[in-house]
Amino acid sequence: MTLEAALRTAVGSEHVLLDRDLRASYETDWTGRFTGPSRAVVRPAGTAQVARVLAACADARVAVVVQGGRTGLVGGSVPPPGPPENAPVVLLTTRMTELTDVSQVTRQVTAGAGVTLAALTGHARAAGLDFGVDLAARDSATVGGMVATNAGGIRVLRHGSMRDQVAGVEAALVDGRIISRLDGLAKDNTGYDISHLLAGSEGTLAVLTRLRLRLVPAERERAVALIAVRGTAEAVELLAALRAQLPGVSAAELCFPAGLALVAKVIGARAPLEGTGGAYVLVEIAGEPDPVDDLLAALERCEQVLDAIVASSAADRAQLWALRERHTEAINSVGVPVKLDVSVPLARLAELVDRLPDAVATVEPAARLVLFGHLAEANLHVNVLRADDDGEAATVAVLSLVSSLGGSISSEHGIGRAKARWLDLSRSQAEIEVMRSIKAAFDPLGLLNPGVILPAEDAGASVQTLSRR
Ligand code: 2HG
Ligand code: ZN
Repeated sequence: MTLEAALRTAVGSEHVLLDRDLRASYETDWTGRFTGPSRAVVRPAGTAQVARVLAACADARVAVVVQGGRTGLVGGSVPPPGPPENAPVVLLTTRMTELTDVSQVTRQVTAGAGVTLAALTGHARAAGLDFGVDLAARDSATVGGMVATNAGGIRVLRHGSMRDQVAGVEAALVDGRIISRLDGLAKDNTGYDISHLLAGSEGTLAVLTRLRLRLVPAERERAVALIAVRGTAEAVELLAALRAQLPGVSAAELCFPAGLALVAKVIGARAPLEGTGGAYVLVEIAGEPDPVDDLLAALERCEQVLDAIVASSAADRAQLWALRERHTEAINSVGVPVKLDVSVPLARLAELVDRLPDAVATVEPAARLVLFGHLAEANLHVNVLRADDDGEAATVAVLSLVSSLGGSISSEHGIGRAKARWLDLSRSQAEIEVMRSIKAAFDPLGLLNPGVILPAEDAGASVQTLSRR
């Protein structure tokens, strides 16, 4: 039997897309930067079908790329470029949209891998609870992809990353076996934690099909402010001052004049607080009763505040959030950026922001930098526009600066294909060897998302000159 016939038997003919036009939209990621050919696109309906798809691909020795909402930003969910004869099968999780009733006792729910973040959050809120992770791509990002990439977002300082929400997973292994730990036991110390290992494994070890997720108490009242400060150092000081006064800081985001101006243009509005600051902090405070008076009083006491807008209604809050959340879309409206998603110790964030323009200009004089990010985690999104075609020089300049400051070359989006060659800037050789052994134990033939996270063994020669860990 051909692979195509085996796939049809596994999921039904109408869910095996072979036509070139039908496959096309699954071969390029949201940024438009990562693209490659697929052999077929398959849409399994549940764990058993995923297992059958994987077994068929393993029999045929054909690679599999797992895809959710395609919003991962590091090229991990689309095929690599290459000749069509080596093209992988793309496995879509989007038909796995089951959501169980929320358990009020355990505060957990089971979600299919293809459930969008917005659907999960709506389901949790309808049950009087909430989900702890939130991010701008909420309408497209799927919980399977978010667990697979250990997504972060805007509430990490309050509830942690996606891995922290995982109580258990169901997953299909490459040979068709199934691992299922959806009991959501509060205590379970029976050896290696496979669920948490699969979180952040970016589709390289197994295919996540169902997730047992923790929910958090709903926070009914919120206050949001956009605050102008002199620069990044003052933004960091302001966050410390606000956290010392307000127990409910639930988000703290960082933006700069260039990014805000770009977003304002896309929205068709004037940039707020224009000309007042060298950096802007968007804070959200959750609490009951309405924390807006506490926020106003705290801002009065903070010497770093140059000016501030405090939202007074839900519509105002949404407008302030849009200024931060629409950065990604605004940047893409002027070109395809090279995206680098990095973090450094908080004490070195200001130094990173100060040194980045020169570091990039030295190798890419025409490049335009747009910076923003998550302040509390010192997670900076470095977007480089107008870089040369593959963006390699800018990537090396940024990642080596980050590494020299003791940071991580991927703090939120994952390594994907975009940063696999530079993994050893953030991981020691011993760690990479252990990672390769884990990969071999799950996927001995190297069929799951090849080239994602772990570089091909012979790659890396072009960056030998960088200082490694
Ligand atoms: C965000 O924080 C996302 O909005 C996207 O992580 C970051 O577009 C980016 O560089
Ligand atoms: Zn982010």
